Amino acid sequence: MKSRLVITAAPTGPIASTKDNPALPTQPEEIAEAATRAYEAGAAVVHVHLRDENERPTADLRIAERTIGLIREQSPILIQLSTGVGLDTPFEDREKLVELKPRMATLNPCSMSFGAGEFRNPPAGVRRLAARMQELGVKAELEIYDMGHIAVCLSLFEEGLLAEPLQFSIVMGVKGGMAATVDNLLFAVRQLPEGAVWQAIVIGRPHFELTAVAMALGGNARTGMEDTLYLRRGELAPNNESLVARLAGAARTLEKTIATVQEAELEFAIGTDSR
Ligand code: KMH
Ligand code: ZN
Repeated sequence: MKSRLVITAAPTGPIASTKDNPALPTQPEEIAEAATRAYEAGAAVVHVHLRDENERPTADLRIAERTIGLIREQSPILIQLSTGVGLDTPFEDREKLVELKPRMATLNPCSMSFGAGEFRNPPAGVRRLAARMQELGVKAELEIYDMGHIAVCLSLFEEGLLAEPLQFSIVMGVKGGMAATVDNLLFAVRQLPEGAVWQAIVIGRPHFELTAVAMALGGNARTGMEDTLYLRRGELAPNNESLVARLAGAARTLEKTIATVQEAELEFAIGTDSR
């Protein structure tokens, strides 16, 4: 069983607003501050969604550049840009974000219903984005919301569009994708190819308990206000670092060591780079 794990912080997703939790970071300075505090609490990777001045999800390259610049000024945390962005952002705008050459970015392999909305990831666009990410040396994190998404990723790999190790996020708890259950987690992990690295992304109520199961099974771990707005039942998280600290505590209880940025670079084979 793997004894070291990488913690990713996801401080801001595409759905929640400051009406849901007033501590949600939405502006570049706030997101950078959240990334720095998450790094100090044990995160080696920050998964970044951007919002405009009205808190709407955006793929605006100036906002992205500013946010990335501020994060880099403050800590060496690895930046993983979300190319999921938000449900209303056209795929063609989302894919341009990788031109900023973050160390890592998400790749969502399939279209699906997503709560009350629709998450569009057309096959031709996904191939184009995977190819461009390879060209630019941006490591893909593959977001799996259902079992069939794994086979699509394996096809992309066979076409030469993904580099090893394949890095999967098993996303559970989105309405339209698989439910957040231990059975689904185990089934998904068993479908992954030899040598793949993975983490669970557990949305909503079972966030901590199912993330702990995934850590015990040898997965990496992710937390942050994209995934849960609550530190514990009925108690809103006062900030993102408290979620990271809680997860890091659970990892230590399971006798896992928490990966540094350098160890995360090795685990994901993303090479060393000044970016
Ligand atoms: N929350 C969804 C729009 C990603 O970051 O690439 C999916 C998402 C995926 O956030
Ligand atoms: Zn995301």
